[in-house]
Amino acid sequence: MNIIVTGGAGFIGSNFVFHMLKAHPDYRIICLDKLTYAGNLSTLEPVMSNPNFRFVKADICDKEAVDKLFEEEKPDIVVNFAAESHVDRSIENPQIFLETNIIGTSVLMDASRKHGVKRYHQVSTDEVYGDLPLDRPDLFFTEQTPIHTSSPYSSSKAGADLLVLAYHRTYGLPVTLSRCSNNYGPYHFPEKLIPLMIIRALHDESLPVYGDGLNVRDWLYVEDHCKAIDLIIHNGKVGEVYNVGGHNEMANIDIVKLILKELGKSEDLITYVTDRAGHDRRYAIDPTKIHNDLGWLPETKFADGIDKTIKWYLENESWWQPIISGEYQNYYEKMYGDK
Ligand code: NAD
Ligand code: TDX
Repeated sequence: MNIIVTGGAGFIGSNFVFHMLKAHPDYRIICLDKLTYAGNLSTLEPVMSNPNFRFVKADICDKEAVDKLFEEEKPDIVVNFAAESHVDRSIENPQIFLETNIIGTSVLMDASRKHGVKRYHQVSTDEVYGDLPLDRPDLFFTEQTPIHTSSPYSSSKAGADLLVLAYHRTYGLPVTLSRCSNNYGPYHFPEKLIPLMIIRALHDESLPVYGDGLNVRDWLYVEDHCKAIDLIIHNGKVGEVYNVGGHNEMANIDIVKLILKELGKSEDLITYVTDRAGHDRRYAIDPTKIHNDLGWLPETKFADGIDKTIKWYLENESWWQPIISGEYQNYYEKMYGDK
């Protein structure tokens, strides 16, 4: 089985590459990644010499490069993680989100049609459903919840989702789509809440909490997300959407306080700052469908997952320090520039 994994040098994509090489040692995994600021090739260093792994630096919007790779590798499955993923950046500069998240998805699906890919899987997000009110804890996002987006990021992901379903209906492309809640774990880029707070707390820097800090996110350990995608690409029904989440809702401020407690730091570091524009109040996934149809359940409890994550950041300063300093962006040129 040949699987092209796009965005495999990012947070979830790299965890997925590691998971697949371990869970399916007979599969060939080809990672296609543009190595934007969020892609870090040093993350993939442990598998670079694995004969079942290949890394290709390319943009998913680059039709020629994508076509060439599909021609060479004749993939059975494509899993698209590649995206601009940070809501705050989408508010500053929406354009690149439309290009990568929507156009890039169409380029990958055109190549998938042309080369007879057996399964195209789109990795999407619960943010396409908009948000839920804090005073209605009985409400959850199901696969039937209408698309109703708030940010340029979530709108671009929703646009891609609609295109994916349209390619299935119009062209019969064998697609599946997953919409997951907030992930956390190793290799999470330190612009996102959990790694940002861990690293800033370690440096005794102020912790910027948006608005009143009461916004709720539904956190899932990244490995559980990877296992869900593995199940969907093998056993999921073509044309279907699967919500992925573990009923683990937490207010931002409680996460920040928990991190401070675990690190033995003072809550005086917390600084309330201006709220994110259009800030979604609450996300909460109903994962009944993936549980009933595919038998998926999250395996890592939040208390264990957050402990493992904090420990990982404490032990892997060599991974995040170059990101903080910006050095990692020269890594590809230095290591692979003439290869
Ligand atoms: P990330 O920002 O950590 O990684 C994105 C990766 O995509 C990087 O390696 C980057 O170099 C690559 N990339 C970006 N633009 C590209 C392009 N034009 N061509 C090729 N590669 C490109 O993101 P992540 O948090 O790992 O998210 C992965 C996917 O999962 C995204 O599609 C995101 O929308 C979705 N998702 C993320 C979460 C979450 O909590 N992080 C939750 C649900 C869904
Ligand atoms: O400095 C901060 N202070 C703060 O209060 C940051 C970076 C975030 N926040 C808040 C905003 C959110 O309510 O924390 C919450 C989480 O923020 P992010 O880590 O930016 O994640 P979020 O906006 O929820 O989106 C994430 O989950 C869904 C991913 O980045 C998306 O790619 C995914 O689709």
